[in-house]
Amino acid sequence: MRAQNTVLTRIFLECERKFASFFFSFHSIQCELAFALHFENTMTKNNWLSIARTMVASRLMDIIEETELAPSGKVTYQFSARGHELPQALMAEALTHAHDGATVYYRSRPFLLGAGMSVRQGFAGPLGRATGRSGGRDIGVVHHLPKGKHGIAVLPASGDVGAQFTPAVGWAQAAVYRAEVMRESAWESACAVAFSGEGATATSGFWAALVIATTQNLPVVFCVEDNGYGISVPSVYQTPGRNIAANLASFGNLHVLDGSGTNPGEAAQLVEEAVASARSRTKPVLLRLVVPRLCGHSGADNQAYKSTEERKSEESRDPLPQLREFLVKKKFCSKAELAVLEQDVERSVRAELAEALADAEPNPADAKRYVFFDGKAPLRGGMMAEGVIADSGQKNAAEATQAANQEAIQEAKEPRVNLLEAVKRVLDEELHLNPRVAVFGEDVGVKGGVHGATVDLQRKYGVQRVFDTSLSEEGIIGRAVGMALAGLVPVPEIQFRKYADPATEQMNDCGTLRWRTNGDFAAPMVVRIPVGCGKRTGDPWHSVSGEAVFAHAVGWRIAFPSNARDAAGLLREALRGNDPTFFLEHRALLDTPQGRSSYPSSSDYTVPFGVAAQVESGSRATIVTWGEMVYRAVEAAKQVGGDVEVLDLRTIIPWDKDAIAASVRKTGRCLVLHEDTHTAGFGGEIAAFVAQECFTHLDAPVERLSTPDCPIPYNPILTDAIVPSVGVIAERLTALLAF
Ligand SMILES: Cc1ncc(C[n+]2csc(CCOP(=O)(O)OP(=O)(O)O)c2C)c(N)n1
Repeated sequence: MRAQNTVLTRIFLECERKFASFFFSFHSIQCELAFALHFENTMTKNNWLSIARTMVASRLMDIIEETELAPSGKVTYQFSARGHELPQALMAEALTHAHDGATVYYRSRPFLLGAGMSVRQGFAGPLGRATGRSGGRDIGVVHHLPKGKHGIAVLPASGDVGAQFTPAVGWAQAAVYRAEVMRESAWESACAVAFSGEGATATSGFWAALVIATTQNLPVVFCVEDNGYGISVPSVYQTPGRNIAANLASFGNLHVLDGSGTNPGEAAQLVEEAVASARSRTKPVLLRLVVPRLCGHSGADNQAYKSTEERKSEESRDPLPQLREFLVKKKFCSKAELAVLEQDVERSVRAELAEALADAEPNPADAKRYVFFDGKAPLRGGMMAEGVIADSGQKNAAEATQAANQEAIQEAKEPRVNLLEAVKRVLDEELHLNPRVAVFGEDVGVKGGVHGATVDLQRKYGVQRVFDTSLSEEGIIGRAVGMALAGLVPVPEIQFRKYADPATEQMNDCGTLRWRTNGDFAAPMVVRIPVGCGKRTGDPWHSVSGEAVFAHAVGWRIAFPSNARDAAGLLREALRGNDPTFFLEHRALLDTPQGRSSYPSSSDYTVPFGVAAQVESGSRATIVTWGEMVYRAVEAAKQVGGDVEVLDLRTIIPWDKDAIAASVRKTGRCLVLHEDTHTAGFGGEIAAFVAQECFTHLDAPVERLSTPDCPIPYNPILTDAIVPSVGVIAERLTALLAF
C-alpha cells in the first residue's frame, strides 16, 4: 500500500508539474486520494491526545503572547506558530528513537513542546528569563533541547534562515557512523529531521544539505511547512511553481511526500511515512506540508500584504478545529472530554506562565560565560558530553616552558619532516587512536587532498572515516557541526582560505553555539585550511591569509604554526580539545625546508594554545609575527645586525599577551608583522595592546607592517611589490631602531 501511494504521489507530482496553472485543484484532488488510500496510521489514542495537548498549549501560548505579553512590553520579540501546530506535534510523536535529532527554526515551538520542553521554559525564553533554554541570551523562540522526550536532541536553533539544514544531515551521518563504524547498536535506525518554512528552501543551505543527504543516502527528513510566505514575500519568489515537492519529484534518491499540514489523518500518514522511510534508510525524505500562517510573521508584522479574502481562506484552514472534529469522529474522545482537556491545558499554561513571570532575570555576571570551554562539560556535543576525555596535554605557561626545555634535548634526536608530513602523521595517529575522528573535504579521499595532507588515509581507515564531500563549503562545515553535536570529532579540510567564504554562516553559528545554549551544547571540530602565498606564485583566490576575519568569529581558536613540530603539537592539542579550532597551514611552509623540523616521537606531544615561541632573543627590538613571516623576520633581524627578539605567536586566539609584554618591556621597541591585509589586521590588535600595556617602556611608536589593503596578485613581480619582503622588513626595522 505504501509503495502504491508513493507511485501515485509521484504521478500526481508529475501532473502538477505539467499543469502548473491548475495546481490548486490538482493538489486538493491529490490530497483527497492520498488521504483515501492511506487513512490508516499507527498513531494511538494516547498519541492523539498528546498531539491535542501540544497544539492547544501552543495555540494558547501564542495568543497570550500576542494579546498580553507583547502589548505590555514583557515580550519584545514575538513569534507565533498559529496554523503550523499539527505537523510539528505529529513529528514530536513520531521521533521516538533515543538518538533522533532535530533542527528547528523560530516557528518550531509546538514541536519543542511536544518533544519535552516545558510551557514554563517556552514562556521564559521570550520573556528573557534565566530559566529559558538560552538563559536570556537568545531570542525566545530560538530554542534547543539537549535531551527531550525519548532522549531526542533538538539541536541549537539558528536565527539564520537556512542554517538548520546542513547540521541535520551531519547528525544523520553521525548516526550512521556511530552505528556502523563505532558499532554502537543504540544508534541504529536513528534519524534526523530538519524543520523549515518554504522560504528557507531557496537558501544555499537547503540545497547543500539535499545533495549531501541524497548522495550519501542519509536518514533525514526535510520537513517543509509551506505557509506560502517568507515574511511578506509570496512563495512564487522562492520556488518556481510554488511547490518545492513538485520541483523535486525527479531529484535522485529522494522520497518526496506532499500534502496537507492541517488535515490530521493525512498529515499523520505523511509524517509517519516520512520518518519510516528515513529510519529504514530507504531514501532521505522531502516532506512538504501545506499550512496557513494565521499570524503575522512576527509580532511586529500586521500582514497588510494579504487581502481580506486570503486571510479568510487561511482561517478556514485552521488545523485546530479540524483536529477537534477528527478526535471526536475517530472516537479518541468525546466533545465533553475534549472540552475538559482544553480547560486542563489552559489551567496549566496559565500556571506555568505565572511561574515564568516570577522566574529570575539572568545574572549580568554570567553574560560572557560559555564563549569557550571553561571546565563545565556540555550536555551534548564533542567527546566531553559523553565523558570521553582525551588528554589535551593542557599546560600553563611555566609548565610549557619547562616541557619545552626537556623536549629540546629529545628534539635533537628526532627525524625532521615537512610541515605537511607532520599534519598527515598526526591525522593518521589520531584516526588510529580515536574512532570518533573523521576527516573529510573536497578531494581528501582517493586523491589525498589537493595539498596531499591526507594521502593514503582513506585506504587505511575506510570511506566512512576519511571521505570526499560534495563541493559545498557550507555543507562541509554545517555537516561537521551536526557530527560534532552527535559526539564525533570532525576534521574538515577547506582547500584554500578564500574558499571558506561560503561556510561563513555555519562557522559563525558554530562558534557561538556553546554560548547561545548557555553551555548545554558544544561543537568542537578542527577545520584545516591552507592559507597565504604559495612559494612560487600568489593570486587573489589561493593566497588569502585572512586570520583577522577568523579572529572576529566568536568562540573559535586559531592555530597558525610556522614549523612541523609546532604543527604536530598544536594539531593534536586541537583534536583533543573542547572548542572549535581553525588550523591554518601556510602554503609556503607545507613542503619547503623552512617549515621542516623534527617530528616529536611521543604521540602525546602537544603544544598549548596561547604560548608564543621565542625564535630569536634580543634586546634592541621585538618583532611579533606568525606563519611564514617568522622566517622573513629572522632574516631581516640578521640584516640589521641581530640582537632583535622574534616572537612567533603560534596561535592567534588565544594569543600570548604576556610574552609580548615581557619582551617589549625589555626591548622598548616593537614591530608587528603579518601577511594578512592591513586594515583591521590582527597586528592592529597587538599594536593597541602594546601601546596600552607597555606605554612607559616604549622608546618608539609601535610599528605595523603587513600586506596593504590589496588582493594578492598573480605575477611574482607584483606579489613581491606588496607582500612584505625581507628587505622591506629590514628597512622598517632600521627606522624603528633609529627612532
Ligand atoms: C539568512 C537570513 N536571511 C534573512 C532573514 C530574515 N528572515 C527571517 S524569517 C524570514 C522568512 C522565512 O520564511 P520561511 O522560510 O518561509 O518561514 P516562515 O517564517 O514562513 O515560517 C526572513 C527573510 C534571516 N533570519 N536569515
